Formats: sequence, C-alpha cells, structure tokens
Amino acid sequence: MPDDLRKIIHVDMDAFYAAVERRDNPQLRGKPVVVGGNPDSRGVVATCSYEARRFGIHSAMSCARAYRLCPQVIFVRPHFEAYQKVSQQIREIFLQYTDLVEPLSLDEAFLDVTSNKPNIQSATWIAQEVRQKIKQKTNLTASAGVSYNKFLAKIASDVNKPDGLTVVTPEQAEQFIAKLPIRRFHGVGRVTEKKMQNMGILTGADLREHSLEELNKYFGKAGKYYFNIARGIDLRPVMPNRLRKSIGKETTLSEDSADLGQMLTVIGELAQKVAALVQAKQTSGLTLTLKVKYADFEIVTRSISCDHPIETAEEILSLAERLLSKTRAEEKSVRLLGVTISSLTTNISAEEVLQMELPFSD
Ligand code: DCP
Ligand code: MG
Repeated sequence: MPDDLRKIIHVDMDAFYAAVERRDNPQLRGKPVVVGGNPDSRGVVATCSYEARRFGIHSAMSCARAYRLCPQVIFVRPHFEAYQKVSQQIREIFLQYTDLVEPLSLDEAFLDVTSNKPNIQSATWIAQEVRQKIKQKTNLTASAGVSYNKFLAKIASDVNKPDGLTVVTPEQAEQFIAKLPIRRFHGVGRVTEKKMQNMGILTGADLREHSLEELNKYFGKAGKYYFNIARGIDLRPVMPNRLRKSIGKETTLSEDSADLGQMLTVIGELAQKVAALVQAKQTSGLTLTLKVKYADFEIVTRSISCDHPIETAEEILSLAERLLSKTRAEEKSVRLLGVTISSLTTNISAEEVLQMELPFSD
C-alpha cells in the first residue's frame, strides 16, 4: 500500500484524570484543579484542569510550585479505578470500529481504520462518531487527530484540544510539518532539540533543508528517521496490545531453600529492583503478585490489590511477605521467587512505546 493511503486516528482524552474527578464531583467544575500528590509533601502534578493550565501549571510539576502559581487551586487525590474503568469503556468503543487498536496509555490510542468493521469510508467521520460515543458513554471529552500515519495523527490530536478534531490530509502534510517546532516531533528529546537549534533547525521546514547524508552525519541512525518525518513519511504500523500491563522481576535462588529469612532477603532485592523500574517509568500499580516456584517445579502465584498505588520497595516487601505466608514455601522449599506489580495506574509507556519503535532515543 502506498504510504499515504492508510487511515490512522489518534484519540486522546482531555485533561484525563482531572476531567474524571470533575465529572464525579460537580463542585470542581469550572475551577482550577490539580490531580496529584500532597502540596505539603513532595507530591507532583499528575495532570490539571484547563483552568489550572492558564496559570502555567502542568503535569510533572511539583504540587508546591503549582500552589505558588495559583493559591486557589484545588488539589485532589487520584482515583485510579475510575480512570481504568473509563479506559476500558473507550477501548470498547474503539473495538467497534477496528481490532487494530494500539493503546499508548489509559487515555490515548491509535486506531488503524483503513478497513473498518462498519465499512465507513471517511476516517474523519469515524473519529467524530468515536468522540460522540465517548461523550455519551463516559460524559467526558476526547480530542482526535486523523491522518495517514501515526506521527501526523498524534500531533494532529493536540492541535484543537480540548474537545477538538484535526485532520491532516496528504496534501496538507507538507505545510503542516513545515510550521511545526521540532520539539513537537516524536523522538526529538531535549538533547536533540538543542543540537538542532545549534544547527539552525527550529521547524520542520528547516529540517527538510538538510540532506540525508548530513542528518546521518549528525544524528547517526536517527538521521533517516528525521529525514523521513520532515517529509511526512512514517511507516510504523499500528500495533494492537502494545500496552505494558505489568512490571516484574524474578530470580532463581542459587540453591533451593526453605529458609524464610533467606527468601525475604531475595524478595527484598526484587522489591528494590521493581520499585526502581516503577519509578523510572513514572508509574505505580494497584496489584502485587508473588510468584513461587517450589523445588519440585510446581508454580503458585498469590496476589493482593490495594486501594492506593504501590510504589516503594518497603511496601512491595511488606505485601510480598504477607503473600509468602499464604504459600507452602517453608514446607516445600523454593527454587524461584518473583514479584510483579500490575493494574498500572499511569502508562508513561506511551513515550516508552514510541521510543522503542524509533531507531534511537535521547
Ligand atoms: N499523567 C501522569 N503523569 C504525567 C503525565 C500524565 O500521571 N507526567 C496521567 C494524568 C493524565 C493522563 O496521564 O490525566 C493522561 O496524560 P495526557 O498527557 O494525555 O494528559 P491529559 O489527558 O491530562 O491532558 P491533555 O488534555 O493535554 O491530553
Ligand atoms: Mg490526554
């Protein structure tokens, strides 16, 4: 298929956590709202309402800073189960149109509707239907971008946020990209942005003036990618079910053991590793699972779900210890132990997934 004949939609909920909180608590409507940690401690902003964004508040900023920018801001704690429910509801709507749905996080996904279940010609029409159905089902708004590849659809969905739709046709792509600041290009992180600025590359148009040889010279493998996206070429397919569902680690003991103390030491080390991964991915999870393989190779798992996100090594260890007591570890001796966090609360894997697909990262 020629590379400009696919029909790709990117759907992204507006101010997702904040919108859910506002829906469920009418007192928050029309007010600057931050969802996140505690402003008195070292909490960060997960997201905020558009009213709060007007004061310069944004995701990943410290709550303390958000408070300084807007003292009347209302801080609310997240309700992950509500977000997961909405995530499931919108997924069901997407699947009415195509099975080629690639979630990037709880609130956003790519859909390839080149061929689709209801046989609708216009991807723009589908995007409007999807947005309407989301509104009906969840009472929340989503924005969508429609184009012929992932790169353009994703950027397009941001253009008319909130509650907007943007279409970039193959004819419009060149102009659309020419005007884009390079930091909006996926795969351009801060380091690359600086490097490009030093070369006088500020927009898509500037990028396009550089030859493949030149870009290869400065950016190595990534040169080809930049060369292509400057021309609106992005052949990455929409990959269903790419969403990371869990983060875990396991280890085989150096010798089978029936010693609880030794098992807890191993679990403590696993807990440290899992907590570090969870933090690196800026996520957390609601469910902890302990896996035990006994010396006779029988495998059992025990799980526990919390009403708050599990993030720290200490909490992982203490939960895992409780789970271990529900196994026959001491009796049967153990060969392998594993610790996994699931029901992830955010999915910063959006970035991760995109980076994984790119030939480089910075
Ligand atoms: N999120 C988070 N920490 C971040 C970024 C996001 O916890 N650093 C969570 C909260 C967001 C959700 O993920 O509500 C979706 O992220 P988006 O980037 O899509 O942001 P929003 O949906 O909040 O706003 P927008 O309207 O800009 O999409
Ligand atoms: Mg969003």
